[in-house]
Amino acid sequence: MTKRALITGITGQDGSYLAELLLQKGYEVHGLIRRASTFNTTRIDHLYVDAHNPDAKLFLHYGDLSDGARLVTLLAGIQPDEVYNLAAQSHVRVSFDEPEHTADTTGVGTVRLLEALRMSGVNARFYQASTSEMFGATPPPQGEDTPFYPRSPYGAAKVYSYWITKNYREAYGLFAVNGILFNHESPRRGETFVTRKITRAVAAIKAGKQNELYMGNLDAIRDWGYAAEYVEGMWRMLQVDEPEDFVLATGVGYTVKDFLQVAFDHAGLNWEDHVKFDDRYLRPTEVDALIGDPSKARAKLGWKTTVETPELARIMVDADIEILKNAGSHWVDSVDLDSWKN
Ligand code: NAP
Ligand code: F7E
Repeated sequence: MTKRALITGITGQDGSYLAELLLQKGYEVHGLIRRASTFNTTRIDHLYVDAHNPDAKLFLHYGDLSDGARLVTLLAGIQPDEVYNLAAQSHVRVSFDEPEHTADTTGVGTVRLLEALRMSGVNARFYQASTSEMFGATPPPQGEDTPFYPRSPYGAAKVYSYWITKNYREAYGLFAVNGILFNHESPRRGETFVTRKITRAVAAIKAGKQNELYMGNLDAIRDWGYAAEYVEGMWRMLQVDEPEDFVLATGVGYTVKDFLQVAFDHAGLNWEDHVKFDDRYLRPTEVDALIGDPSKARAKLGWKTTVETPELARIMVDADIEILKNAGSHWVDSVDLDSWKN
């Protein structure tokens, strides 16, 4: 029997890698996409086969986590075996500007989807994209039992989603799990997260298209892994016998400054010649240090990372150099993006 999965957030970084993985595993994959006035499917275009083709295995459906009734009709129609809730307003800095929208999509959106599962009577396994941001001010190392202390509207909304997922598991016997994922990056990472902002800038500076890079707090410590490896962990969480929550992380922390150093060095550049401070990139409350303890996932899922942060930085720099070469006049300078996009 072909397994069927529904992915919310399929157009995002993780959604695209997860869709790729599930298609490779022989799943029929359904994705929720938001209607936009321009195409917003660039990360999954390489996977798409016209739905009229009998070989089509990937199907896209318009919908939004703010529209509960639509979620019910979609689930009833698709009848998935597994649901991966990856959709969210996922940018921490932006969540301070749009706290209500973030609560609505990143928080309440999760209960809309869980309630839609209950109302449609669909008996699917449910994955919730929880995050290390929930630990916030609690010092590392952070594991499944570490107390939460969110430091942003995004972190607070994800704490709600974490608990409502657990509550639906306990109250209704749903196979519902939280994957508590530490930062994971890739060449498909959104352009305004710090790693991609740096690697795009390195490519542009190397090509002589940019000279300065404006940044905020360079002392923050993060545990950056490679996104393509993390989606395997998500899938494994839904294949075990009992629903449990898991941390996915590399277990090693680096500062933003370390990432800058590796990325600029890789292109033969000195970061200190180019990086300038701009307080617009500071957050009203910062998360100083996130370093995960992935030992439970290693023991129970057999999951572990192989790409460490320095290698990841080099992969991303190489990819952005290539993307810039092929983009020609379509390349958008980081400097232009940053002046309004965080
Ligand atoms: P991302 O690239 O920002 O993708 C977010 C996805 O959510 C996009 O497909 C976006 O659609 C969709 N979306 C946003 N609002 C929506 C709404 N109201 N209704 C339906 N779809 C909506 O995020 P990501 O890095 O892939 O992360 C995936 C999930 O894991 C997110 O929930 C994130 O918070 C969480 N997470 C990420 C990390 C990380 O380091 N990457 C770590 C822990 C947890 P558009 O393309 O139309 O904008
Ligand atoms: O910031 C610092 C910034 O925006 C990392 C999301 O995927 O991971 C992500 O959240 C650090 C912070 O990611 C700039 O202050 C300095 O300390 O790349 P980021 P994030 O906030 O860690 C978690 C796990 C998620 O769940 C989220 O969805 O870098 N930083 N200067 C900067 N950050 C940005 N964006 N831009 C700067 O110029």
